[in-house]
Amino acid sequence: MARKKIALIGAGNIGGTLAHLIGLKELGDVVMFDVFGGVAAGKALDIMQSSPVDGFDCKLSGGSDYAAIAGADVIIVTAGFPRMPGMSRDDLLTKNAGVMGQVAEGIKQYAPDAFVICITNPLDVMVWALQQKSGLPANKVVGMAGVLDSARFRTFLAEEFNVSVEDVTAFVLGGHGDTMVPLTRYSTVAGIPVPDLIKMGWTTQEKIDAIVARTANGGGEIVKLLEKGSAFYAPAASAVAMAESYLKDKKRVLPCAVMLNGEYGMNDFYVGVPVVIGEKGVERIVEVEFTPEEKAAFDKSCDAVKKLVEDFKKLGV
Ligand code: TXD
Repeated sequence: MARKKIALIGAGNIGGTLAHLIGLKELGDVVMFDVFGGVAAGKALDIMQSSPVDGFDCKLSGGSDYAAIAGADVIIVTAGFPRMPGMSRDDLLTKNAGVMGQVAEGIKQYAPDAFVICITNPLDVMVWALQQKSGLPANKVVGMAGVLDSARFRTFLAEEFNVSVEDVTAFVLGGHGDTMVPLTRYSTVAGIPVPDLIKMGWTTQEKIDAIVARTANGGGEIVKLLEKGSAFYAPAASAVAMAESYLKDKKRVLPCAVMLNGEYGMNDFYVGVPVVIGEKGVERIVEVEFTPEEKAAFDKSCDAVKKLVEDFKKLGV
């Protein structure tokens, strides 16, 4: 059986980490694409030279020709510009909209059957633009944010309870960032919901509220520490988990940004909800019942995403 092929569009911090993780996990051969072809080629060569030491078989290559992504099984998109001082959100939207247009063209032409994972910010609108412009079916184009947001939540909860991260599950919905909606009653330690743990005296509501706020600001906390650039290890690991579920038909239940078509009473835009990822891409959208407070928070998050999509449409790019 031929090895799987994974194309990475964008060979920056996340792109490089993705390539390394994919190699270490032997998920397939890697093609890196970047407007700076030398950076893509250099990172690919460097990682390939680590393979004899770590003992993995994986061919990696890099460049700036879209033809190289031909026939890719999975494509992970990190291409784009970060927000710089003095830049408005519209500036970022316009610039990255242009980037998504090019990426969508490349995918449409060379790898229309791929499962596409978008990471570029502002995530919920960029993944929507990528799907619209590429014309790929919506079940094959997803955005990565929820896996990362819930990993951050799990990390902080495990620290608070002094238990293994493996035994902590978290449930996060909504748009990426400030308006993210963590559902604490579906977040557990070995199946025990967080509200029960509060009753059991393991923690307090105040501490959980602080953890929720820290999670929502998780990206900002790292940007502040790094001073240049944003998080890349955990974002890359999160996207790899999504790719692996598709490639191995694991049918994991993961929070991803997906196109809603009536689910949760929403239509025609991307937002984070739990989904099953298997060989067909998004195989099922999990719809849970909300309490009135949760519904209000989810609606608010959806409104923020919808506003960004409207702003994007007004740009006319
Ligand atoms: O949860 C999430 N979704 C995120 C999103 C978590 C963390 C970071 N998130 C976003 O991912 C971040 O705001 C950025 O929009 C992307 C990529 O982050 P990364 O840290 O990898 O950014 P870099 O290092 O700046 O890399 C971007 C690369 C860089 O090498 C550029 O040369 C390249 O993108 N680039 C392009 N490649 C191909 N085609 C075009 N047009 C292009 N333009 C820039």
